[in-house]
Amino acid sequence: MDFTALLLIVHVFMCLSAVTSPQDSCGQRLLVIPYGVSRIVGGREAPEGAWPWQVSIQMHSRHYCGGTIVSSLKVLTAAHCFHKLKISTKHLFVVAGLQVLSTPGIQTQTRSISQVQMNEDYNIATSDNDVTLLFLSSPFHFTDYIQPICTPHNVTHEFTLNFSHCFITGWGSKYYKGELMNRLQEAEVVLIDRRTCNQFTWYNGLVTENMICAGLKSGGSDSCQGDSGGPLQCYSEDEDRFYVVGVTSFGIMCGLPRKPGVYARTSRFASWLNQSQPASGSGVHGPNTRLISALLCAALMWLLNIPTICQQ
Ligand code: 4AZ
Repeated sequence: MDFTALLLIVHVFMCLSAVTSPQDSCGQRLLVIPYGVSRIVGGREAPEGAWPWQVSIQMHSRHYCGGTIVSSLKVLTAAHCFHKLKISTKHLFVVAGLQVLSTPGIQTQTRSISQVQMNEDYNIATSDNDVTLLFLSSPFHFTDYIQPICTPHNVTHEFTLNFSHCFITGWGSKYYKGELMNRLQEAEVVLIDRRTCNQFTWYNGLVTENMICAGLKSGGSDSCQGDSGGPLQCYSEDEDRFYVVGVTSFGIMCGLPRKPGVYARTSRFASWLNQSQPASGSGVHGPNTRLISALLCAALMWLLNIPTICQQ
């Protein structure tokens, strides 16, 4: 084999890994350092760009549910947001880089949804496995205002991350049956272990292993209507990154003592999250388009004799 052919093969492999490998930069805020000093229900307005993975899922241009960017083409949200949804996904849009619902700024990017992949074990009666992945028709371009969050690899990894601060975010109401908030809100919460959360005077056994409770034991810091599908995110000081630990799922009203918010526990869905691919014909990049991009990229590198042109 001559040297040019060898070089071309090396380029194809380099490009293939560049276009198929997951985002290695995640969970980092480029505009707020390090996790903010902020100490929804009991929350406050989030600083601009503080939660660059938070999206608003909108129906006919009205906020409907929250969501979290996990990669340029994938948004994690709650299954209950999509269960029994009567309208076609063509009326739904995902808006990223948004701070004020009524006035999207120049930083916002809006994408349509090519596919909704509900977790096949979602149980509407128990709210177990309340997670859904949205595949976007075209990728988000990451900016200071739009970034993906990190996802725990598994439950053990979640334990080793040693989270120091956890936050909930969203445009949901400040109290039960209240109106949506126009500006993105944030509130600090603590993770509450399942045994405590399942006590008789708390949720009395309703919290499964696929759920995690978060709030304050005394109440007052909670997600509420309209926050569903959005992130419970925790900061790992060791890694200096945020991880999505939960997806806002349910609770008995909002902000009550011993009735914290209940979140789908992301670490329990790690392999589902990584294995999920859009069905073919959905218009989202599949293995073939990736291979074609890699080949084009390799040819370009080879022609121009530039070793790193296609790395993103
Ligand atoms: C809701 O209806 C909702 N307090 C979300 C979270 C909580 C309650 C209700 C938790 O979207």
